[in-house]
Amino acid sequence: MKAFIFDLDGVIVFTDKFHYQAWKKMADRMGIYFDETINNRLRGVSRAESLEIILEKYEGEPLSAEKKAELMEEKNNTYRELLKTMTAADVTDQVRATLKKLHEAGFKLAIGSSSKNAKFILEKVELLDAFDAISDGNNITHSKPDPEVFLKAGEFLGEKPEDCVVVEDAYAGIDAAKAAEMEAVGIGDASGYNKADYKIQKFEELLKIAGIE
Ligand code: B16
Ligand code: MG
Repeated sequence: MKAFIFDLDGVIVFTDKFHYQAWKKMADRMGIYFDETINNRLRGVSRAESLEIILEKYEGEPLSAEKKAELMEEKNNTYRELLKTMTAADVTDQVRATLKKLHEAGFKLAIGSSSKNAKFILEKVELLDAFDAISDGNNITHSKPDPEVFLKAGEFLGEKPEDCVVVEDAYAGIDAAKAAEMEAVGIGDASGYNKADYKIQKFEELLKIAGIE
């Protein structure tokens, strides 16, 4: 175990409420039914796939690729406005301290996120410097459960998959980690997923897995 690769949303920060508000605004404008239960299906899923899930409730004529791109842009603009309100206080002291201890113990740290806004979020919460590499929605062509985002993170760090441990809150993310032949830690929603090699309730439990505490 030489490196940890962290999913961002649902592990380090919690932006589901912003995703929800932004999609809801777009859905309401389009007259599409959307609620928190549907929103839960968007966790860890790419922006384009999220839109397809929301459009399951759309009753109008099929939409062109151009129109779909416009809807995604509309959602992303609202979402980024909401992200601007984030500050360092949106990351817990436990998360910050745990990352620091892992780094000081010699582990390499990376982000493996489906989000194209990952760097922007990390800047807002003042965590950009905490990671040695960032693999995100901008450097992948296939989203989780495809292993690409984590394989790229391992490559950026210069570590082999078998030496990397992924920390994820989404089932699709655990599946992606296993497909990358990496160990997987389930937290939050994924703490009940039987494919996770480790299941934790609190972020700081990673120190035990790393053999530090
Ligand atoms: P964006 P993660 C994922 O982040 C979110 O969980 C998911 O809800 C979102 O649709 C996806 O990023 C794409 O985000 O629209 O910002 O590119 O959990 O992989 O860190
Ligand atoms: Mg996530």
